[in-house]
Amino acid sequence: MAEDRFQAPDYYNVDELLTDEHKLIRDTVRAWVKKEVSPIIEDYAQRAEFPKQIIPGLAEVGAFGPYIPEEYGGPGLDQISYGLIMQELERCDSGVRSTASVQSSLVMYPIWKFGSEEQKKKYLPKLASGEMIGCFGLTEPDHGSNPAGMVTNFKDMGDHYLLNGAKMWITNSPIADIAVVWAKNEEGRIHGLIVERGMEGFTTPEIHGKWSLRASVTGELVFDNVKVPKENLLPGKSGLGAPLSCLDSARFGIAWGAIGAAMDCYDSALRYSKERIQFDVPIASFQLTQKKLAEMITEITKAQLLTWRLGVLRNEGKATSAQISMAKRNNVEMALKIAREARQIHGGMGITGEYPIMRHMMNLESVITYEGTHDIHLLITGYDITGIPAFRNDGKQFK
Ligand code: TGC
Ligand code: FAD
Repeated sequence: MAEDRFQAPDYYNVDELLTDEHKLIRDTVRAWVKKEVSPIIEDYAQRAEFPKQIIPGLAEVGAFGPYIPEEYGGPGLDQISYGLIMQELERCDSGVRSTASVQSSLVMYPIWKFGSEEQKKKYLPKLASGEMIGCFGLTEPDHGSNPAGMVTNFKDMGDHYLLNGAKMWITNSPIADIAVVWAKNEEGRIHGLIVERGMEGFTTPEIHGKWSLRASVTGELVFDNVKVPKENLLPGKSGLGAPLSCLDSARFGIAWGAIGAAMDCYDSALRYSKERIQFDVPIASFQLTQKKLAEMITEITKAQLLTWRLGVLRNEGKATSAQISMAKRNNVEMALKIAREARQIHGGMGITGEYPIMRHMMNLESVITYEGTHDIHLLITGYDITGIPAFRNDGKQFK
């Protein structure tokens, strides 16, 4: 990739809504990304490889569990700080943000919220320092949007649990030391279990051939009569609401992250349009180019304001799941549309690795699907405003 010349757009002075600490955190992550990740990311994406060497740096800038309290090894930051960190990481690559948001929201969060004191002390400091990498197993081959239908299950064998089943599309599974796995007990109730690499019968085959999130590693989790110690069950919460509340945290991070990807595409397109000459003038002088750029900055600005407000609500403990869904859905679609328009502004150069556009565009095709698809989030808003869930058409919701 060409030199990282990113300059963040801030059309409505959103900076004035941030504290000095927020800006310091954001600028620190931005500088680290420019120095350590931007120079290598394109190469790793082309090779479909995760740059493992960035793990200690991610830990150092506070990207692993930003809001986890200091007593468990986290930096104890607020939700807006968490969002800004995700924005800066995804500004570089959605896969880098994925690594941090899975570790933070899908592994550390459930251990922090639903784990025993022993589990918190055992795992959280190592996850915060990057000494340990975690993954989150909810999706199954036959149960994606409908996790309630999961078939992965565990039986109480007296002195341990016996876990069987498989999870699919799991970010970081091939490199993870632990997996937070959601499975049904004999009564069909969903619980979280911490499964450690090395347990007999537990394997994590990698999924190859992705055209998206190529710098992030994705795999399966396979459980073949895995003996899980009883102390590895998360005691604090059971039922589908437990994994779904982790998704709230991750979706919140994605809402911010998508703004980062959009900003990068806009910034690159704006610069390119001023430098690229056609018909003896910069292409930025054509009204059709200006329309694209003006619409991009309008959408980015709206997303920034929406997301900042969501951050305030989340800091106050008042953000609803449906509000988070709206921001995730809006911002990812916004970013994807901007990536497509930015690709056009770059002409043929837009399809090369010289510019980050095509990589962002391909990445966002996963982001719009994972953590709840675009349409599922629409239905969550529909449910919230009408009171009628439309996820199932078996008529049960009308009884
Ligand atoms: P439903 O009956 O509506 O709800 C079941 C229980 O859960 C509660 N609940 C929530 N709790 C907390 N947060 C939320 N967001 C919640 N949404 C629902 C609900 O109140 C109920 O509680 P209770 O006590 O009454 O039992 O559930 P449903 O089966 O009808 O499904 C609803 C639906 C479709 C919205 C849900 O299943 C859903 O969100 N599906 C999408 C699945 C999904 O997002 N999977 C993501 C997997 S992880 C991932 O993609 C990681 S990508 C990582 C990366 O690389 O960044
Ligand atoms: P499906 O659920 O089969 O959906 C297919 C289509 O049907 C979609 O368009 C969907 O919107 C539509 N559809 C489904 N139900 C309805 C409905 N009721 N009404 C209207 N339309 C509907 N999962 C994890 O647990 N952990 C991870 O770390 C993780 N990482 C991922 C990384 C990547 C790169 C990807 C691609 C996925 C990851 N996922 C992970 C899985 C992800 O959450 C699922 O892909 C997602 O929830 C959608 O499930 P699905 O792919 O099975 O699609």
